[in-house]
Amino acid sequence: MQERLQELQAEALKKIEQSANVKELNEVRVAYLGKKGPITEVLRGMGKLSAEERPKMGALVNEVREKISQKIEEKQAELEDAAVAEKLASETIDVTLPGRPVKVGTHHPLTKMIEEIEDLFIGMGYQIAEGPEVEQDYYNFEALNLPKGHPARDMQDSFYITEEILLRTHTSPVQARTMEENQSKGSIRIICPGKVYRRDNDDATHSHQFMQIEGLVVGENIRMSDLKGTLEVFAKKIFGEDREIRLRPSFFPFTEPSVEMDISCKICGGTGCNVCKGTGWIEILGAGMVHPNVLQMTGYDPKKYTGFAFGMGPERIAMLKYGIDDIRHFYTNDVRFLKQFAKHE
Ligand code: 2U9
Repeated sequence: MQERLQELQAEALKKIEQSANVKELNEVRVAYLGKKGPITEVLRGMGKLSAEERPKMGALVNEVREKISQKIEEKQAELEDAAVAEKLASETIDVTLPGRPVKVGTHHPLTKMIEEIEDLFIGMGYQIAEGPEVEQDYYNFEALNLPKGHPARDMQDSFYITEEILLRTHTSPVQARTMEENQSKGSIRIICPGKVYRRDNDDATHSHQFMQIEGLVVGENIRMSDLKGTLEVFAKKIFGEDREIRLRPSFFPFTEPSVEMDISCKICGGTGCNVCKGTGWIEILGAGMVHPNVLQMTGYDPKKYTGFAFGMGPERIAMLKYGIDDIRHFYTNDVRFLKQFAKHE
């Protein structure tokens, strides 16, 4: 029996040594130490031994099992280390290889146009104000001197959600809210950029959703000349110092008097071409002195305070500045279009 055990030990140790991987090693473990293995069989045969021999043989069996287990553990650690080393060797990376270029996005041309205009006005002491796109009829129309029944409130022109709630048709409600919220009724100098919505059919110059930037200055002694000077700075900074401006009389319910501002055509220099439709001038924005009714409704005393306001469409400004012929380019986001503005970053 002793000899048999020694044979089994030698045999097992040999097989352990020959195991090429953890799987093979496990097979050896099961074969020699498992319940159906030869060592368990030897243990079963111990019943035939004398009482004297039995403990000796028991100790020997344990010794052999211990030896085999220990060898298996050592071999397992060795195989695992080898596997890790092989994985590391096969996965080594050449850190000296040149990297793949990472594709970096650019700001959207409309975002850039808006930021350029914002920066210009921030430089003149304006603050940016924002407000809700889903707006109350009161702030979108009523407070802006567009009473019930005004044609601009037509269901055909605006996206109404309920009778009293709609998608704002301009950013003017932001100014109305700012005036109303200003408890001190002191001066205001704000610029309001944001999305607006109109029930228009989309084409090269119209969109059901577009951007607007409106400005508002309220204070004592704010005059039409302040408006003109401000708009002239804006036009020259955005379109070039060689541009001339002109103001034409116009009408908006929220301003009185109201004007529209043109800049001299950059393409023909004022002599007339197809861009300016032969006039030498291009319409840029609308503006005017805040209507006394609007001052009154937002809590300002029109005898003490005056103000000017202006509104523009940054898509139109960008189209004129960069010669873009279709407003839909801003929303279809063809990268061939967008990439052209990367150089202006
Ligand atoms: C308050 C008082 C006055 C905002 C103004 C315009 C003139 C204007 C249009 C130009 C092209 C919008 O993008 S566009 O369609 N806007 O012409 N907007 S004055 O006047 C205000 C606004 C708020 C409380």
